[in-house]
Amino acid sequence: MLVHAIPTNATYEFAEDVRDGLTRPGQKELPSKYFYDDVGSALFEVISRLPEYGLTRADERLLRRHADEIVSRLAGPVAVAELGSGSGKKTRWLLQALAQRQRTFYYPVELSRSALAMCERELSDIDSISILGFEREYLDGLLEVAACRERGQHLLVLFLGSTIGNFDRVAGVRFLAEIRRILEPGDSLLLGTDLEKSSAQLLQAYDDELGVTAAFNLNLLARINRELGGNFTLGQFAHAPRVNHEARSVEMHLRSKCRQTVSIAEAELDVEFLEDETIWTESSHKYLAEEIFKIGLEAGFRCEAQWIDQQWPFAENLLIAE
Ligand code: AVJ
Repeated sequence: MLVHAIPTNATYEFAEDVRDGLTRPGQKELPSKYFYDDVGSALFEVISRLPEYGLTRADERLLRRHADEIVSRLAGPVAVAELGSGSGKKTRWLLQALAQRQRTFYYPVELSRSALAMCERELSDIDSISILGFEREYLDGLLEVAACRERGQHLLVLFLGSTIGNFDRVAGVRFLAEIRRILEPGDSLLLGTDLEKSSAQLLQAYDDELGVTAAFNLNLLARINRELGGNFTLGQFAHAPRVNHEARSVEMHLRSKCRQTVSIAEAELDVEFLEDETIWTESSHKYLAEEIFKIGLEAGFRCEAQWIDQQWPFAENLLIAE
């Protein structure tokens, strides 16, 4: 696989975002995209195998069961772009089904180089496939993929795993509309969305007994220590997930166990925390199956088909650009 890498001022951006988020008046915040360094990506792989966290397995089940049908609903020839490919494991079924009918170009777009490498190891044995990875932000990567499409070729964009849930509902529609703007009519978007479930089930999924999700959350502070010269004492923060009924989301926070001051050298920052004050690190919005049709329409797509997992409420939605 070839990888188009970005010339990075990544450390600088990380420092800026940390500075912005931790100096915000009121609720302190850190962007969830920074979870996924090498340690965080590996921890997420473990989360996806925990019995309490059925989301990834539901996504994989749907893709495995319905790959042929999904592919049969696409007008060919198709090139595939995946936003946030992760390990690429669940994409195998789709790519195999597509590669049976045509030589297939697969363009994973990922910020993490190690995830891109994992994805190539996982998928390069499929016959009739060419993989070209883009180490980019989602929309930047998609723009480049769209620029190298051939005449008459449709794009299939994969946005799986309910990553859309990290946006609030308004920003989620806006993001889909931006994808739509890069696409041509007849191109498609396969969107994975986690569906609403009980608070008890959500809290178990985001606060597993082994403490892997807690480690995943705390790794954000560890990463700030490693990359930005921070001096967070991890033991003085606790993983604190909560359900936000109004937003229909699960939020993850890191709660300061005591009053303390933390310094982050590269961000030229000293931050004070009150006892029980939290840093909001992630939101995971949950959807109603019918809601996706409406969201799709608002963003310029019609919903061609939807598949729902019976074991763990999760929907795979095939949206076609109008
Ligand atoms: C990868 C964003 C879908 O929100 O459920 C897992 C990340 N956070 N456990 C999610 C996550 C805590 C996950 N997504």
